[in-house]
Amino acid sequence: SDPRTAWFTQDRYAMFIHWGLFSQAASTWNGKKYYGIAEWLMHPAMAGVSKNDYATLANQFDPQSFDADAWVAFFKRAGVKNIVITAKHHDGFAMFKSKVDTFNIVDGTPYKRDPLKELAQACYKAGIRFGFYYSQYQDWREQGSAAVAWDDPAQKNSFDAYFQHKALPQVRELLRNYGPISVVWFDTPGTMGEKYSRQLVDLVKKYQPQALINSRIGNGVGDYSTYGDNEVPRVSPPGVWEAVDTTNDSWGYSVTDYNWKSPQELLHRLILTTARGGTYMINMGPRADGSFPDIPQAALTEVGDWLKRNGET
Ligand code: JFZ
Repeated sequence: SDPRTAWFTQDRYAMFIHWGLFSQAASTWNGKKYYGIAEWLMHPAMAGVSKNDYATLANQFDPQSFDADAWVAFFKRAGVKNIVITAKHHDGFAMFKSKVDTFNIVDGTPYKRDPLKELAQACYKAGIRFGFYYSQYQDWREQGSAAVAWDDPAQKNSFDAYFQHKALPQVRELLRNYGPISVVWFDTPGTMGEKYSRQLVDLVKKYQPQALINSRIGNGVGDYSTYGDNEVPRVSPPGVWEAVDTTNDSWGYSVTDYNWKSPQELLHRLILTTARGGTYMINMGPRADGSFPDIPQAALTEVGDWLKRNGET
């Protein structure tokens, strides 16, 4: 088997973390509650928030309860070996210090700290692998990206301009400033051309040749296949693959979604996936203040305790 992917198939269990400005809104806008994936609140399919109104969330984003060591202690107890956290989701907000765009957590919020830096270091110390999610195609802030709904037809900026001036340099920052990266998790490639997928691969290979890239980079150039969402394949797919799943029906924290999976369900899905040769990545959406909601935290702790009792960690 491929030595580059050996750790991935051996470790089998990872945690996905969706955290960003959308966690602050938590599926509500102007007193109205929405049900659906909380990180899509801005989209016309949900609340349909303008770029400027959405950006005001940054003024209040101040995760004083964020504690990288406490998060890592939880990852250990849960029994996961790798984590993937949203560095920039479709809303275009960077959860890390970026010189490319001031719409980031250090330059654009009262918090002024880089939680990804703290988390990457805490993971490294504890022997947990660290990976990041980056929405390379959809960026609802950017004219000419996949932000059709918000695009101003009078402006002529192209996808290429967004990609060269924001996506590529931000991915470069993430590859250079956060230590060893396990996985670069791209998403929703849409109609993005193959040359863009290839430019991202080249960048990852240049700075972090050991990092794995998921199939959602688009155009078949990833290192492993991501299934989902919330889909456990019924047959064993060939090659290296993962199933991504979440603890309720949303990825980002939502005050309207109580459809939590029980510890038994989560464990069943983990076992089904790994029995078929896949890696299971389970998502948690922390609150905007950096704390974890109790129910999924308790459920994943129970799964981790079961794994430990059964000699799996
Ligand atoms: C994407 C995102 O749009 C979403 O917000 C979240 O980050 C999730 C993990 O990924 O949504 C998708 C992408 C692909 C599929 C489903 C939802 N799919 O292939 O079934």
